[in-house]
Amino acid sequence: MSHFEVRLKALLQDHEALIRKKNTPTAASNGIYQRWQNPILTADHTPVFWRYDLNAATNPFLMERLGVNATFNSGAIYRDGKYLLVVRVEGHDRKSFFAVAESTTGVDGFRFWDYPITMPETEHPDTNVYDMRLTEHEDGYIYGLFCTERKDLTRPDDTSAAEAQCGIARTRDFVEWERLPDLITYSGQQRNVVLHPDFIDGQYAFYTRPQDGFISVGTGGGIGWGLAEDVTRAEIKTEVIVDSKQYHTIKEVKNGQGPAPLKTPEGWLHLAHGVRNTAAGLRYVLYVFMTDLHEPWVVTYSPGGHFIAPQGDERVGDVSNVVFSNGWILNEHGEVFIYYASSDTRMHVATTSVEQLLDYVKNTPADGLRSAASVQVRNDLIRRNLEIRHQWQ
Ligand code: M1P
Repeated sequence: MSHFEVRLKALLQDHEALIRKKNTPTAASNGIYQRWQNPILTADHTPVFWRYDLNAATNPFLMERLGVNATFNSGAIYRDGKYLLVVRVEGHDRKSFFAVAESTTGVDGFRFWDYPITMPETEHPDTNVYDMRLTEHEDGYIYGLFCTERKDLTRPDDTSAAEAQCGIARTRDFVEWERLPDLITYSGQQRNVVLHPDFIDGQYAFYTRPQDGFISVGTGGGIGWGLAEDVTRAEIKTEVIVDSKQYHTIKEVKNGQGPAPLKTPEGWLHLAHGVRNTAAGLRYVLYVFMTDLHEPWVVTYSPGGHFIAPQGDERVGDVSNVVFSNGWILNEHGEVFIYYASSDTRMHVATTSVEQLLDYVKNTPADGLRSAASVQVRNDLIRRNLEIRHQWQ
């Protein structure tokens, strides 16, 4: 065998072994959810034929021609018994694009479809697209809302000045996408925009994140809510804040809605990210809250603190100390698969159930916003446990 053939065989075998690797739950669990041992998607999971020219005549050294840097921040949906992720794939050139990866178990075996998504553009081309939130809407379409990033033309001399807005596309099969005009709001920029699955007063309802700048939310911030009559030229005239950022909490600097909320008999379950600043840079964690079943813009339960924070290897990557989620799946057995990315680099899964999430939102005390309040709730727990010491000692 030639050197080319030996290398090609090894590349393909290693890739297949990675995809077939069985995942197992981690030994420990907090009872709220179960983390799984292996990342479910990494850059190495992308097909070899996406990265290498496999023709010995044109690539005698079998060089990687188009490297993939990261696979993260995936939208998720459950279709015909399959767990589909619409993954943010980032090339070595820093450009992100969307690609579908599919699994039958939801925890392992994720395999990319042969081609990434060809996302149509508007008359205003996107420089970068990322972080798609999928919504199976009451109108029968599956919508993908994502961030479209372009150069901020109001600051021509600053080559890092960017503008984020919400791109909207819809599909029925994840192959053909109809691109609709970008969402119009009267906030400077938008990221983390999510379509609510149901019509509200006959209108399309959106979770938004008004922000002044590209990174800094400035005077904006919080998870917003707004209605638009027509999704094919969506315009939100009024945004109200559903869940604000708040001093000395896990969402002190900014926050954003994760995936579309899950409908339960007791209300809508939301997964979101909260950001605070530290001497080591921004720290992104996930949190959960619930809104009213009939008025999804009204928060009914708001557990204090983080739900998932970066742990172990998750803490390090291209943008360290970050966990981010824009996809979760509820299957027919009431099982919930939380797909989260660590440090803008790779994808993981944690599993739980609607029952566990409802228990968590209803029984986790809200943030008391002061150390004294935190000690008080902890003392209450200690006292109740010591009163029944004979039962557990
Ligand atoms: O780098 C962390 C995250 O930063 C942004 O999130 P937010 O809009 O809340 O600041 C996004 O660019 C996201 O993709 C990224 O994971």
